[in-house]
Amino acid sequence: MSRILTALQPSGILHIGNYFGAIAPMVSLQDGNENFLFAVDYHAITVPQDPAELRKNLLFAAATYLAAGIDPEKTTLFQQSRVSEHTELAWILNTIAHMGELERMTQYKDKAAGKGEGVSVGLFDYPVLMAADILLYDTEIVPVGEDQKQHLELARDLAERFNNRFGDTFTVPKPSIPKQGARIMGLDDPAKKMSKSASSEKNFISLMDDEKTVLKKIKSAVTDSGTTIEYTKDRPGLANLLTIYSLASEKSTDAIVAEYEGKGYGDFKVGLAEALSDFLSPLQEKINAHLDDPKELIAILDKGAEKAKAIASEKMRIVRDRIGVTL
Ligand code: ATP
Ligand code: LTN
Repeated sequence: MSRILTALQPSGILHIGNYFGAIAPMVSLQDGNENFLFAVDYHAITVPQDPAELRKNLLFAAATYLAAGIDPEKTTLFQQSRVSEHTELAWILNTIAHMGELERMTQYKDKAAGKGEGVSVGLFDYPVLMAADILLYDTEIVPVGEDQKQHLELARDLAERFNNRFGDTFTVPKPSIPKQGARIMGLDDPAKKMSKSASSEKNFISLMDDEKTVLKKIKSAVTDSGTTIEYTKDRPGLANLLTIYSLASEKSTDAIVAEYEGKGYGDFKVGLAEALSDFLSPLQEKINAHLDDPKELIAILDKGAEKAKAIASEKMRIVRDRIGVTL
C-alpha cells in the first residue's frame, strides 16, 4: 500500500495528453493504495482566469475524473483551495527554495517567454506550491506526464533540504511516468508536447471533441512524405499518431502497423479517428451525466476536502513545531 497523489489544473478543457499521461495512470494505481487527486485551482490562477469559467472548469474536472474511473471511496477527490494548508506550506517552503532553482524550470521559462516584466510572481513560484501539494500528504508516488519530472525533482530536493535542516519530516516522493503516453506530442507540431495552451486548436484532441472535429483534426495532423505505416523515431508525427492509436484502441503499435500493411496515411488516419471517437464517446456520455448533477459533484468534493484537511492540518502542526513557531 502506497500513498499516491496527483493533481491537474482546472484551466479549461482537458486533452488526451492529460488523460493518458496522468488521469489513466492514476486510475490504474487506485486499487490497493491510498490515493489523492485534486484540481489545483490556485495553480490555475497563476495565469488570468475568468471566475465564472473557473467555477465551470472545476465541476468539469471533477466530472472527468469520475467518468475516467476515479472512485471517491478509494480516492480522496477535492479542490486544492479548500485545504488552506497547501498555501501555508508553500510559504514555508518558499523560505528554503532558491531563486536559481526556480529560474531553471523549463515550464516557467516557456510560459513566461515573451511576457516580459508582466509575468506573475505566482507563475514563478508555481513549482513550490506543487511541492507543498505533494509533501503535505507524505506522498510516495506521483503519477505525472514527462513534462513534470523537473518539478518533481524540486519537490524531492525541498523535502530533503527541509529534513536535513529541521529533522525527518517529509517523505521524499518519486514520480511515476507511464511507459506509453508520457509525452503525447502536438498534432500540428510533433516536436512539442500536446498542450491546452497551444495557440491552435489543431494542436490537441480535447476529451470533449465530437466525431467530426476528431476526424478533421487527425486529417490535418502533421506527418511526413512517407507512404508506409511504421513505428520509427525518424518519423515523429507518425510515431505520435501510432501511440495515440494504441492508447485509444488498447492494441499494440505492432498490431496496428500490421493492420495497415500495404495501406497509406488516408486509411490510417480514418482508422485512428474512428478509434479515438470510439474511446471518447462513452467517456463524454459519462462526463455529461456527472455534469447534470452538480450537487452530487459538490458533495463529493466537500467530503474529499474534509478528509484531505484532516491529514494536512496534522502535518502542518508538525511542520510549525519543527520550524519553531509553536510556543
Ligand atoms: P498545458 O497542456 O497547457 O501545458 P499543463 O501541462 O500545465 O497544461 P495540467 O492540467 O497541469 O496541464 O497537467 C496535468 C497532467 O497532464 C500533468 O501530469 C502533465 O504531466 C500531464 N500532461 C500534460 N500534457 C501532456 C502531454 N502532452 N502528454 C502526456 N501528459 C501530459
Ligand atoms: N504542475 C502540474 C500540476 C500539479 C501537480 C501537483 C501534479 C500541481 N500540483 C501535485 C502532481 C502533483 C502541471 O502543471 N501539470
